[in-house]
Amino acid sequence: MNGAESLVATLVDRGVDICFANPGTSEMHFLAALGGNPRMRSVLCLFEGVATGAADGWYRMKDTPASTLLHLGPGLANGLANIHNAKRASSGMVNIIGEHSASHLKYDPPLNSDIEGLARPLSHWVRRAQSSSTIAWDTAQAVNQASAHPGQIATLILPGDTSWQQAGETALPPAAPAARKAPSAARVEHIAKVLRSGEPTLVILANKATRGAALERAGRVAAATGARLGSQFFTARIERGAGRVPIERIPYAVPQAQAFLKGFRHIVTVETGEPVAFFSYPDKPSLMKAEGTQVHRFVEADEDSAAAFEMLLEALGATKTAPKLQERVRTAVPSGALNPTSVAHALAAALPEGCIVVDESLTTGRESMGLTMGALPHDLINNLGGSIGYGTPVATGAALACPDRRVFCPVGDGSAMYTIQSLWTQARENLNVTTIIFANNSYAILKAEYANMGAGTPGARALSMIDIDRPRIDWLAMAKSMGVPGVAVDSAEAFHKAMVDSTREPGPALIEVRL
Ligand SMILES: Cc1ncc(C[n+]2csc(CCOP(=O)(O)OP(=O)(O)O)c2C)c(N)n1
Ligand SMILES: [Mg+2]
Repeated sequence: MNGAESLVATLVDRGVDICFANPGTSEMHFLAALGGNPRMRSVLCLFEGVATGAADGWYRMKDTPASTLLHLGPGLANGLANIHNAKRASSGMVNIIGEHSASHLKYDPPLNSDIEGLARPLSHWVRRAQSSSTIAWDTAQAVNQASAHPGQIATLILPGDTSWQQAGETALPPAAPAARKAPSAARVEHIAKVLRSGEPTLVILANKATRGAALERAGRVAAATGARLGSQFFTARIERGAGRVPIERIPYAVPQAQAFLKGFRHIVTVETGEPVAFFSYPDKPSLMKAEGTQVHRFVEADEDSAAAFEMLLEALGATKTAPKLQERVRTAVPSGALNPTSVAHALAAALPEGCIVVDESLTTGRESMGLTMGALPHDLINNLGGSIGYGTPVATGAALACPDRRVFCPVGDGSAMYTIQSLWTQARENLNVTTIIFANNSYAILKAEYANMGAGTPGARALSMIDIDRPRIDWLAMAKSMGVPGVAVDSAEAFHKAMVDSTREPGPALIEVRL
């Protein structure tokens, strides 16, 4: 085995069996090793931001890391924005960055750059492999890092000679333990006391607490104590819809968030902190809770929410309490004009059971989350990092992680343009993704933010930096050019029908919603 083969063998041995790749000359041995290992699936992405976003989407659904292959510093730099989004969502990933051999670097060849310098701010762990005989150890260590809870960004730099020289046998570090920490008994008792007080309390759930046993147990706590369950405006993944424990979403806009939070005497945080405004505004606070509200940190980001809620239920003597579950709300198929409400109703009526929604719908989607609470059970994924262009790549990775489930990706036209190359990978891999482009030919949200910031009304020159209608993007031609069938709709009933139609055949589809 050479170093590259040793690296790939270690990845798959440790459960990392997919690589989102965009290779270059320095990664030819790695490419050969990917191709030579039948247990590794390699997926070509035509932009590194698609690769890193797809790795994020994979982790969101699997809770285990994917790998990426990126070409030296520039390849990594192209992927960084979606690494940032993944990091904010606590997704783990293993990035393999190709690099020149040490003997070549001293000549400062054109692709030479400070890879560690680029990687470090957005990685939890960075290592430059030193030799082909120790690369397996480095790789196992990278997988351990990425697999921690919460997930970590691990970046392994792979010099060319390390890749092509022979690898020897090497001992590996043990796999990271799966068990997570639980909060202390004293902390659990404190939270139980807060909840027993009967004072209005909001329990804010995040990361792995918004699904599975943790969510179900949180529902029991809420039923037993009258506390309300909330989420931040954006969450890594929520299991929601009919039959699930419902979670109220803290509004995005600061005044609405303040109004929502006003009545709570206590905020209890689970794998998150207290609500912070997305942006600072000249006349608005950064922290959105009311004066006098006490914040109690219950479960820290690296702790186990399911275990914590079990302990809390015992402390409350409520292990037998049943959670209140979301009722099914049957939404009539809407007709007529497309607006945020009719769009939301169409989604609520069309979403099939078990689908995954990767949401980047911004202005047009502002009613969607509230109005799909009673839809058939589904998973919802949001962007926690605020760097747009996350949606179509994350949908790509989620579809690979869950081939039996359809992924819906409602996305603003502006956001979609950052990483639209995802469509090509979706077509090539025949992924079950329905991309829904909200074509308002504008960065519409920025018009609202212009006013919210107190900047007044945008003039013609400011507007020309916000509207993207000159020239108009031809979404059907875009989809067709990358092998994805597309349809345009201009009514709510046609939108609903297009979504349902897209689920009838395997493979990707694009719906242009003309607003
Ligand atoms: C990487 C990055 N660049 C720029 C922005 C600023 N930004 C936020 S929203 C937005 C426009 C979004 O437009 P679109 O997706 O069409 O949404 P809508 O029209 O529905 O508001 C921009 C440019 C950002 N969040 N991230
Ligand atoms: Mg738009």
